[in-house]
Amino acid sequence: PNGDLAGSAFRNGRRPCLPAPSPDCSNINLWNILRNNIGKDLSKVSMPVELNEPLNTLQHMCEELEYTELLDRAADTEDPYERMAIMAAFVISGYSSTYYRAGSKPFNPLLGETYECIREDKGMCFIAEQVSHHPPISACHADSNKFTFLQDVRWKNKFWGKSMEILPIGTVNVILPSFGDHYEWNKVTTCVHNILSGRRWIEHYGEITIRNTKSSACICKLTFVKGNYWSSNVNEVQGFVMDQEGKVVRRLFGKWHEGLYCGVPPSARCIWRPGSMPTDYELYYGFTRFAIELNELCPEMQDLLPPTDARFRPDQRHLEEGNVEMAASEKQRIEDMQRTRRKWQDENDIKHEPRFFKKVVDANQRERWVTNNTYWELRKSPGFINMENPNLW
Ligand code: PIF
Repeated sequence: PNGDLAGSAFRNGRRPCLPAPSPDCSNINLWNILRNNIGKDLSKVSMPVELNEPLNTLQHMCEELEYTELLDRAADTEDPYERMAIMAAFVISGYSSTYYRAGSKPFNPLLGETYECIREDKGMCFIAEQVSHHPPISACHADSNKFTFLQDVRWKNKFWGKSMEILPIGTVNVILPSFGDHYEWNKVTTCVHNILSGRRWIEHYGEITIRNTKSSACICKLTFVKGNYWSSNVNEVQGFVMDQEGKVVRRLFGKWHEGLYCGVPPSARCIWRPGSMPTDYELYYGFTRFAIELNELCPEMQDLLPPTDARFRPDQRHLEEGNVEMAASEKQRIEDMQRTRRKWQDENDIKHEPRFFKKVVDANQRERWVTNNTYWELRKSPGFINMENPNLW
């Protein structure tokens, strides 16, 4: 794959905690902001930085890859039904880290902002770029010897007064070369409850269908059950793998924050369970260990990353370090810079072209953003430090 790890010294120590705890944001009156923007697309409203966590939506897509060992396992599993069940576990695992994260929102990347993540331990190289600003669209691509992962994400949001729904558009893809599989699935709706008062919590609900576009041996259906106040089915997921004849060959059940089981209780077996949380996670944005590591900037990477990498974004870095005032003024400055660039482009009839992704129209006439395969090549030669790069901040 593209991700040859050249130039990245193997690091055995990643940081175990963030430099500063999350700031107190009890002074933020979200109601004032929302009230003044009723009926407006909230992605067009500039939100106070105190609502953010020190990660952006590009890094969030990478976070869905915390449990790539499931993809490695699927890539080594002969049985197509079992493989599909493991894929289901992977899909569900991508939601697990959201459990503790209702308190804040990710940074909205600037147009052209990028993010790379090399994980020698997972044998994986990930890249992502913000390819559209309005509407916000983030595209990513990850390679390993055992799988390829890609997606482009768009959202619509609906504000209901007490809660907010985030409706994702687009498909997620995993390719397993060992079997020539290409899995495709949709995402479910995410709802943030108690936006304005009380304790915020996150719920995911809806149906996911996982298909292998290269084989009709089986499909998988998962239901993220919508909870209600009285029942104990919070975060419940139910599903099954169905063969070509429509016969259920695997039953799946569990909770997206606790694990997935296959079979019928009490004899069911566990396919996946999330890792433990770091100490004091409540004070640190509810980040998992993997999330803590995502925005780390090690000295040996400084000259290898393009200056558009999210790790260099100053407002996000200030927030991570606990300097809220600096973060707020930098956010405003950077957003203004982006407005100026946009105005200049509009006036000169220049259309923004993403640097590392290209738009393609797939067999179903859907527009998709896929890698143009230049990132890792340019990183190696001539190296981003020797190139002209956009100046985003
Ligand atoms: C700014 O983004 P914010 C706005 O887009 C603003 O319009 C733009 O100015 P311009 C600025 O350049 C942007 O920086 C707004 C919006 C962004 C997302 C998608 O970061 C993730 O200030 C949503 O925020 C996931 O936020 C939410 O969209 C998970 O980042 C919880 O719509 C939202 C989210 C609403 C948050 C509610 C609070 C919940 C805790 O002049 O160029 O237009």
